[in-house]
Formats: sequence, C-alpha cells, structure tokens
Amino acid sequence: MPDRRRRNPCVVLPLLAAACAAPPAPLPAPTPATQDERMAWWREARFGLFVHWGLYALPAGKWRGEDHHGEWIRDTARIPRDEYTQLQARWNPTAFDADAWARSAAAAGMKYVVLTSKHHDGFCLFDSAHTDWDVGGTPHGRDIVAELAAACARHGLRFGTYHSIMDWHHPDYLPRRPWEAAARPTASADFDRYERHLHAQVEELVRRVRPAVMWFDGEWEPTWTHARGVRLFELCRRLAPAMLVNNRVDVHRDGMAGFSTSAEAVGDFATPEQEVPPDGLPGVDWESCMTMNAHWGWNAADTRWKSADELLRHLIDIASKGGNFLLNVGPRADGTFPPEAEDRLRHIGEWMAGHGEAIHGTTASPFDALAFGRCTVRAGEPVSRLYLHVFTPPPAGELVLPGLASRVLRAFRLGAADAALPVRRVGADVHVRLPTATGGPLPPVVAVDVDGPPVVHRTPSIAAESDVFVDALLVTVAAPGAGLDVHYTLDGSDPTAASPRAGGPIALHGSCTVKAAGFHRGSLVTGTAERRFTQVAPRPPAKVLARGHGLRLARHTVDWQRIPDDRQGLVAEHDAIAAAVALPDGIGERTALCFRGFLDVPADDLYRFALASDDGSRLWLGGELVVDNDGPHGTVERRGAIALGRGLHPLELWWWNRTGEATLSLQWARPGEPFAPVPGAALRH
Ligand code: FHN
Repeated sequence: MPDRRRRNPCVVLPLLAAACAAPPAPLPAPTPATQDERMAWWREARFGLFVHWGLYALPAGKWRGEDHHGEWIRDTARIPRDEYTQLQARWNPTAFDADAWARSAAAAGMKYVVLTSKHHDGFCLFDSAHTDWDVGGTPHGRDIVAELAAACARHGLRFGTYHSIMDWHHPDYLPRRPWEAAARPTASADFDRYERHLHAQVEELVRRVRPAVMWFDGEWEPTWTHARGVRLFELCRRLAPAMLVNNRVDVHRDGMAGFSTSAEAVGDFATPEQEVPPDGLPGVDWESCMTMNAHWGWNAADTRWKSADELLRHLIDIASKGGNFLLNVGPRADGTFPPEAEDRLRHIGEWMAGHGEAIHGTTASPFDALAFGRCTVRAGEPVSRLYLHVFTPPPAGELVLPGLASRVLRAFRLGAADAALPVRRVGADVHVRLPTATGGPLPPVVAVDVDGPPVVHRTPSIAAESDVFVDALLVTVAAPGAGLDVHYTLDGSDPTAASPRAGGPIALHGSCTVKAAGFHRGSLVTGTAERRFTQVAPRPPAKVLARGHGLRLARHTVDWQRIPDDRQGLVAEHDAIAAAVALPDGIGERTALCFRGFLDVPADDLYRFALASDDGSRLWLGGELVVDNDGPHGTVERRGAIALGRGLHPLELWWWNRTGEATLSLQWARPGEPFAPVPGAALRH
C-alpha cells in the first residue's frame, strides 16, 4: 500500500472536500473513425515541448561532491529511499508559472507539451489519490499537472503526460535498483498489485486532465512484459479513445532507436531518443525527443548546450523525414526555465514566426539527400508547395532538385512571395536560383509551387558490399521507381540512353567510378548517381608470434557520453581473458570494456565488420578505426570494412554503457558471404 504520512490538514481538508464534490468524470471522447483521424493534430503539430521536472531539480545534478547527475540522481548517486524522500519537504517552486511555460512553448512554434507527471523516482507532480509521494505532501502543495494542463488550453496547446512505468519508490515495483536490493526487501512486493496502482494513476490522470498524449517510459526492465503493455494500452484506449499513446507502453521500442518492426507492438508512434533515424521511418508515425544540453532533468553544471541553430536544424531535419520533434527543457527547482533554454526557444520562435508553414502540417521530402539542405512538403490540389531549407548555399547559386518531374508554377523566398526566383530545367533536374541575401532569420526557405502532388523520379542506387575491394567486387545498379530504364558508365562519364543498360550485378576488377541515371522512353528523368570504388592492397599482418586464444579484457567504471580520445589514464578495475567479443555476465551500468589482442585473418581479402552495441562502441584493427558506433544509443549496428593480409592484426575494441540495457556483438564477413560472429578461434592475445 502507498506509504501514509500525516498530511497538513490545511491542505488536506479542501482536497477531501473537492474530491467528494468532484463532478462525475467526463465520458470518453468519441472514438476516432481511423488512426489517421486520431493522429491528425499530432502530424500537423510536428513540434512539441518535453518537460522533465521533479524533486531531482532540487539538487540540480549535484550530490556529495559529484555534479554529473540528472533526473536519475536517486540511482546514479545511490541515494537511499528514506534520504531521497526528504526532498519532498523542500519542494516549493515559488516561481512556477504554468502560463509562462505555455507562452514560451507557443512562442517557439510548439503545438503540444509533454510533462513528467511521474519519472522513475515515483514522485508525482499531481496530487494523486493513490499515494502521498506527490506534490500534495509538499509546502507548495499545488497540482503542477493540473495547472500546466489548464495553461496549455489557454494558450492553444495540447497537453500530454510522461508517466514512468519504472518506479523506484513504490514498494510493489520490481526489480529494485541493484545497489539498494539488500536495503529494500522484496518479500511482500507484488508486481501485479503495482500494475493495478499504475493503472489507477493513469486513470486518474486521464479523468482529471484528459491528456492528448500519454507518454510512457521506463518499460525496459524484465518485469514489464508485452502482455502488461497491451493491458495498459487498452486501458488508455478505453478511457480516452482519441488519446495518443507512445510505443514505450510496450516492450518493443528497441532502445534509443525507439522503434521495432515487431508485428505485435502496440503504441501510436515510435520514439527515437537523442537521435534522428537517418532515413526517417517511412510509413510510421515517429517523434524524436532530445535534450538541449546533456541532461533531461535540471543540472546546474551542464554547460553542453546545443546551439539554437543546431536545434533548429534538428527540427527541420526531423520534419523533412516525416517526424515530430519533442524538445526538452529541464526547469530549475524554483519553477523557472534556465535562461539558456529560454534563449533557444526564443531563437527558434523567431524563425518559426516567418517559416512555421514550412514545418507545421508538412510531410517528408520526396527527394533523396539534397546537397543544399532539406525539403518539406505541403502536398495538395491543384497546387503543392515544396519548402527548400537552405543549410549550405550552393556555390553555383542554384538549388538543384534532382528528378523533379512536376511542372513548376513559381518559386520565391518564404516571406518575399512577390519576388519570383528564376527556375530552369536541366535534364531531369530543376534548378532554382538562390535568393539574394535579404536578412531575416536563417536558414532561408525557398518555396516552390508545383502543379498537383509532387512527382519525383528518384535517383538510381548503386549498391555494393563496400567501396573498397581486393580482387573483385559485384555492384548492383537499380532505380527505385518502376518503369524506368537505368543506364550506367564505369569511366565517370555521364550516362546516356546509349550507355549500357543495368540488368544483373556488374563485376569490377579495378578501381573505377560508376555513374547511373534513369531514363523514360530515352529521356533522362532522374538525377545521376555516382560512386567511386577502389581496389586496395591488403594491410600486412603484424610480425608477432602465435599467441594464446582469446582477447585481454579490461573493465572500467566510467560516466561517458562518448569514448574519450585519451584513454591512457584509465585504470582497469578487472582484467580477464575473453574467449569471444561478448558482454560478461552481470555487466553493470556506467561501465566500459576494452578488448585487446589480435585478429587471426585466414586469407588476404576485404573483411567487413558489423558492430552492434548499447551504448557506444568502436573497433580498431592495426590502429585504423574500422567501425565507429559510439554515442549514447540503444542497440544500433554500424559497419565498416578493411582489407587485411593473412595473419595476425592488432585488435582493440571499446564498449561502454551508461544506464539501462547493455548489448554488444561483433560479426564479420568476406565478400559474398553472410555476416557471422567473429569466432573465438580467430582471437589471440
Ligand atoms: O530513463 C529515461 C530518461 O531519464 C529520460 O526520461 C528519457 C527521455 O525520453 N527516457 C528514458 C531513457 O530512454
């Protein structure tokens, strides 16, 4: 049962009276006829504010001399539950002004706000009937969730709640944090009872503030299952059929990538975190959430603020890939936004004031990567509008739109519609003259109106296992669109309809430049793809004697966001011999591993490597960085290739994990072979 402490009667009595007199909960909104109807406002919005706020703002990231903590401080500083609960009596954000928050969000061009109603520490920013571990038991006593929900309504914003499944306070939640397991016995813990508590709190949130979004998180521990996720998702649907629920209600978000193709996964949108899917997630609703600095919760020592320009480019990049951007602010303990956050919101708002139509209600670019920047689209009849976001002005002074087949009606800089820009067709491409610099917030946006929904013939792809090879390489050329003939050259010249026509794989036996383009009835209709392939000599093996099997493995306690370039000073806490590149049992959080030794290569050849990890990892062979998979992310695989001579090659692999899930795997493949784990027999030390 939730802990019961005597509450301040001057706060409780009005609450009890209010609860008794509370009107019956409103009936659920009508069920949207389709998922498109349910998602419509969210797809139009494209941009929202994430707010991570709670008791963790009080220490501001600092605890017993360390200042790297954030919203996880209860865990990362290993603060015993009873000591952490003392923060409740200090919660008194006298400067909290929900309207000020809502105004800042609206002025930045944001259309919705998602506030942590409860983070992993279990403390609720609303006065819950199901626990005293909430704002009701604080000197401030005000219901933050209710106040912000009302302010959002006043400022035309949708309001959502982030509610953590993981709960480090509730006695029935399991598992305990490893470091406090002994101090918090689990004999009477009942996770089913915790699930009922979680449902009860979700229901009271929905009935009280009717969130437009229920944003779940903390779903990765083994006690949370797909079945529990489905039950919670169905509860949300029953309570508020029009309310959106993110995919972290279930167990299929696949770490920071935020998305999996699991057919059983439930949730209305995918949730990549601190990253943008390189090609978006076609056919999927997705929202990338990011911090402005390096912490979600307030950390006074964190000066790693992303520039306003970088954040704005993230917004544009995400919208150009069909996603939403949920940008986070971690308010200070007094209830105010850090000035650095306010400055960034203001800068973005100044751009959005004149360019919001290029974000809100737009859809993903119809082009492959554009050299000058990004494109968003407002498709329509009889006219569609392409928004060209100019990150890098092209030296030739023209924006090139490869393969645009639509008839161009006009082009102009957004905000200067009366100054038409020259447009010309060059082969399959459309060239738009850059506007002369006319001031205004950057990046400039060029609007191109076309006749009907945009028609783009995508540039052909030139696929191969690698850009380098030792003996021979197979290359495949193909056009994404149907009904086109693809012609190619191997000498770097531009293909024509008379060039060889792509059919099956093309075998290369020497370095060359492949170019390919799409033709329709002999006319060029796509951009031209180009890729350079280089024949290389294999790196000679190291002159070392045969060694014992396995790699030397060193373990370190770290608090990384990246693998540091200087690792000389690191002192290993544990050394061993690893029979394979794999995580030892019981690997903890804030840990780094270094595998060192030699790779025994069976023959001269090009070797491809696939390195997958949560969080970051890097692989060096012979001192050359072959795979860079560094960064705070979920399980992500990145690949690289290197030509190696038969024999032993020095190998160094670094891996690290901050918090949450931990994974590591290393696979290799020779040309034409499938990837397979690097066998222990190939590892020496
Ligand atoms: O552990 C949380 C973290 O504190 C933060 O809330 C982010 C934001 O989505 N989500 C989890 C990490 O994936």
